[in-house]
Amino acid sequence: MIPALDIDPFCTAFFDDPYPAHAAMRDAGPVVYLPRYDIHAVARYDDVRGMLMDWGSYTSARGVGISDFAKEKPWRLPSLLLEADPPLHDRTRKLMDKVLSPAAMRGLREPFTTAAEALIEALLARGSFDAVSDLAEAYPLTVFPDAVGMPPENRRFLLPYGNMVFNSFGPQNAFFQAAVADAEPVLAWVQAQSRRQALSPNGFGAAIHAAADDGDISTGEAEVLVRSLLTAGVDTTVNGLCAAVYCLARFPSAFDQLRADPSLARAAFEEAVRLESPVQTFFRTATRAVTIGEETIAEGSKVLMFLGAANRDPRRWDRADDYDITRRNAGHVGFGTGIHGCVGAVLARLEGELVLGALARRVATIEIVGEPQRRYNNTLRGMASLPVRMTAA
Ligand code: OVV
Repeated sequence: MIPALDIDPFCTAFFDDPYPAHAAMRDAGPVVYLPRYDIHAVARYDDVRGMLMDWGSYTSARGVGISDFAKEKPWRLPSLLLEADPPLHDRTRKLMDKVLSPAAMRGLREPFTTAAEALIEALLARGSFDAVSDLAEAYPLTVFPDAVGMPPENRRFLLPYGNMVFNSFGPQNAFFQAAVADAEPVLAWVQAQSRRQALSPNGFGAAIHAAADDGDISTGEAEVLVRSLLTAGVDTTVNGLCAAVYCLARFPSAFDQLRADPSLARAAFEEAVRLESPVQTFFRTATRAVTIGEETIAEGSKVLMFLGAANRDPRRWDRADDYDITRRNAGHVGFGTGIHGCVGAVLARLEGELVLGALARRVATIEIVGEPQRRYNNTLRGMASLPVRMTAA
């Protein structure tokens, strides 16, 4: 018998404190059933990882949200990366790996460093500020669209767009409805920004379109791949940076460690991604009857993978709930793993390293000075507001 649990992973109470429910799911067995949505779920590290690795048994092409594309029309044109299986996926992924290559990252290090240092200087001059809008959103909203080659106008639309798409992976609840309420202008803008004419010749966008010239993909496919960057490239990083500041403020001894050795910046960001898991969940769909532990789930079952629960599974992690910037956390699944492992992780890690490096060198203390406000989203874990005060080193 697969244990049935009365848990709603898409409601305010769950988002406010998901950890008791994560533990209940992990402790109930390798796979559980959530009758409220007629879905299965995995929350233990080994099972989440196993599912991420087994793309043959668990398809992404029927959507990585609760909606089954075999039964319902997708909310938007499916992504050629996220919502695709091999062989289509491998063709587009190879291209994106090339666009987001180590060489491309090396070229961004200097401008991204300048931007990080300037931002932290300006925030130190203010003293008190909101770590969400003024830091976690401000930084990616500058450096990322620049790297893509977007024009300066309306870049803030990237936030509501991400909020929409990440809500769309859950049920059509009030969070989703609110996110798509004024969607039209944002959708039209994103569509327009994906076109070649909108993109400067030096950025990631142009690099994707150049692959169309080489005959690797069609122009239409290039536009959908640019859309992937615009969808997944900002909100995720915003919540990762927010998580890092939130961790450093709550674990002052970790911040002291980072200040003593700024070369820990990259590790400190990685550990925040493990602990807070900005992307909490994704679904897969079983392509056949599959056995998890001793239990079998039917073909066509939607299975929710709790990345955030796997990343705090005490079966896998010592002191799982501690923010420890020197732990060996390389196996965490905050960026997923396997063929769908985050293609933009190289960029997120660069941004995280540079912002945390600037904090390590320039800041003495980070203190939370107001009530943090959570931002509710069916997929993303993050905050709407995090009032902080920083003092200079
Ligand atoms: C990882 C992710 C999230 C949302 C959208 C996409 C990817 C996409 O490829 O469009």
